[in-house]
Order: sequence, then C-alpha cells, then structure tokens
Amino acid sequence: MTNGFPSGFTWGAATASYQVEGAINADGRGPSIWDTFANTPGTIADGSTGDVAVDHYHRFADDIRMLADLGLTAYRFSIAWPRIMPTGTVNQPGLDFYRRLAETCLANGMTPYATLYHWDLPQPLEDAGGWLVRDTAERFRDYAAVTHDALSDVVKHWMTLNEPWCSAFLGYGSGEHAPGRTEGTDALKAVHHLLLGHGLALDAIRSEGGSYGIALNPAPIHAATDSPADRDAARRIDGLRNRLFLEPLLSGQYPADVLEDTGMSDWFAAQEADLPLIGAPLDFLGVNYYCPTTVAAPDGPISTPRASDQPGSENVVAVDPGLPKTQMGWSVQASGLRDILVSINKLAPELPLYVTENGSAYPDVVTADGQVEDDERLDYLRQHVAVCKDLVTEGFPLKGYFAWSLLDNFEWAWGYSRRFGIVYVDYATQQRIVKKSGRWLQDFVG
Ligand code: GBH
Repeated sequence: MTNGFPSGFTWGAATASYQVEGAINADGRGPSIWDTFANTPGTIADGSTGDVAVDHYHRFADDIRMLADLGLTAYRFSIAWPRIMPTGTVNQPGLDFYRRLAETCLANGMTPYATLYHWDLPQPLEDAGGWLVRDTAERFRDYAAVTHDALSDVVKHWMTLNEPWCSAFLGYGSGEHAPGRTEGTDALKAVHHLLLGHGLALDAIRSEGGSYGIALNPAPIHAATDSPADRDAARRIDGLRNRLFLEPLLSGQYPADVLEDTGMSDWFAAQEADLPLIGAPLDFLGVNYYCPTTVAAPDGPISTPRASDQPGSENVVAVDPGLPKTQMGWSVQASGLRDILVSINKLAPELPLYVTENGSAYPDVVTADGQVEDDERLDYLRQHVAVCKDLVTEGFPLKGYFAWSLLDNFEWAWGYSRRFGIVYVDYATQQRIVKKSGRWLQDFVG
C-alpha cells in the first residue's frame, strides 16, 4: 500500500451510544445513569443532555454510508444496555435496532466492532447499588449473553467495557461523570466489579468465529522531576490508571502496591477467586489514547482532602509539561502512543492491539463556503497515524486504528461545547460536513 500500512489493517471511526443516538424514549429504551446525571443541574458544562444528541438512532444509515465513502472499513459503536434490558427483561426492539445498524455496516462493506458498555448503566441497576455491588457484574453478564446471542451472526468483534477507569474513578471517585458519586476509595470496588463484569461476560459470550476484547485508556505517566516524591507520585498514578487494569487482565493479579496505597488490600484479598475469570485470555486489547500525564507530589501536608479520581494519591497534582494542548487542555504528544503500546506489548507480546480511540477537540468553525478547516486536528491525526505506521512497519502486532470520533457529539460533562468529530455536526439542523481532517484520512487510507 502506498501509505505504508498492510492492506489488512483496519481503519475505522468510533462513537458511543449515549453520545450520538438521542431517541432516548424510542422503542422501549429505559433511562440510564447518564439521563439522570445530565438532567441534574450543574453537571454538564452547557446544561445539555443526550436527549437528541446527533440523532444517530434515526440517521445511522446515512452516517454509515458517509463512513464508507471516507474509505474506512470499520465502525466501532456501542450498544446501549438500557435499550436491550431496560429493567432486567429483554426488549426485542432494542436488539432489532442494533441488528439493523450492523447489517447496514455489512451492506456498506464496513466491519462492525461493538462495545457492550460505554458508560450508560440502566438507572434501575444504579438504584440497586451500581458498580459498587457485585450483582451489577452478574447483570452485565446476562445482558452481554442476550446481546451476543442475538447479534453474533452479524457482529464478530466484541469489546466488553470501554475505559473502566473512567466508569470507576470519574463516576464513583471525582463525581465528574455519572452517577456522580464521590465514594473515595470505594471507587476501587467499582474497578473490581467492572473487571468481574468483563470476565463474566467474556466467559458467557466467547465462541468460535468471534473476536473478544476490552478497550482501556492507559497512558504514559511521567514524574515532573526526578525527586523521590515525584517519582513516587508517578508510580501511584501509573498504578491507578494503568497497572490496576492491565495486570489483572493480562497477568491475573492486582498490583499489590496500589491496593496498599488505597488501603484496600483486605477487601481485594477477599475477591481473589475472581481473578482467573478476569485474567482469562483476550483475543485483542483496545487502547484509547489521547495524551500523556505528568504528575508531582508537592511538599507539605494535604490541606483539604477532596473527592478524588486518584484514591490514595490525593496529594498528587497534574503538572503542565509545556507541550501543545488541545481545547480540552490535554497535551499533544504522539510519541506517548508509541510508549504506551510498547509497554503493553512487553506485558503481552503476542496480544493483538488496536487503537480503539484517538482524537482531539478544537473549536471548529464553518467557513463562508461551508468548509471546516480543522488543521490542528488534521495534524494531531497525522502525527498519531505516523506512530502507528512506524510500529506496524517494525512488525508490531497493531491491527487497526479508530478515530474518535466519527461525528461531533455529546462530550459527557462538556456537553456539546467540545467537538471531536472528523465530521462536523450542525446541531441546529443535524447537517453533517466532513472536516478537512476527515478528508485527509480519506486520502490517506484511500
Ligand atoms: C474517551 O475518554 C471516551 O471513551 C469517549 O467517550 C470520549 O468522548 C473521548 O474520550 C473524549 O473525551 O488529566 O490531562 O491527564 C477519554 C477520557 C481523557 C480520561 C484523558 C483521562 C486525562 C487527561 N480520558 N484524561 S489529563
């Protein structure tokens, strides 16, 4: 191939149900924790919700055709649990929707990659304790089994969870995401129940002819200086962000230092019997990469312990490494993608990896002639794709790349105030405009 990638490399774009679908009351869908959260005043920057989002529920066929026109070969979407099992019993119209979506992918030459959980927990399960209770993991297994049974003839690539770090630490630690709880170290219980849910689901759905994995959001963690305190801060944050997920999944063990830092060693010891299930072999690992993180531990006692997405490390602060930043304030460093993929490959040398999300937010504007000239996003994309190219050229087991996102969409706590799409959406009219970055990707993969 002229672009340097092997012809079998998967090129795709990704979305998530609550961020794009809208149609929250259609065809028997029940409420999720994101409906509740977004409708709670003060939670979303622009006061918006996913009620309508980008109306993908009704426009998916056009959106998939557009994706195919861009020359991409795969679509990563997520399945909304509250459409399939809104209250614990199966809602057939929900399954029918995803069958239509998957069949539309196939009819357009696109391979569907389905994620079973991209953060939209049915509200009744949150009311029963959410990810703080073990029962939710078992309900996830039931939902995964029903969904896989119904769709496995048309969907062959499955991911259980998307970024359980976010579900646990932003949902139950900092409260920045739904359900907005701030349970401190109890967020660690959510980590375990999410991973258990992954293991139970995988065990229930794994079958011949399918390919099964999970998408994580690992990232390189750097110490601001070489001081022992800063290096220890980096160890702790690397523990929470990376090792707490990678080690049980890839090696069947939790990192002991993280459990000690968080005071949770005894609680985790009591869950040890779950580890073989959590550590069962994966067919692939999805890596969502946006930016590296630099941390420090300033001198002195913690004055006001706060609700935290970093339990056991409340004195650790993020430090600006002086790199260019996106509109999210996230540092741009494409070499970080290489670093994180290489470090995962060291843990599991044979495991196929995918970049299941990579992208950036910038304040796009539509020009007078109806174009979106997003040169910064184009540059971000180009740099990260170049890293992937170097890796595959070296024989590294990287199998695909998915841009986040196909469409501008509901960016969680930021609502519609941050745009990640390679396709612009005019929210007033729902009109789609392929951005310059999308055209660049089209030329590149073409
Ligand atoms: C993904 O989450 C989600 O899967 C997707 O739904 C979402 O729309 C997309 O990213 C864009 O946000 O403190 O500077 O080190 C990514 C969430 C982003 C969480 C980076 C950790 C660290 C920023 N991650 N963030 S920093």
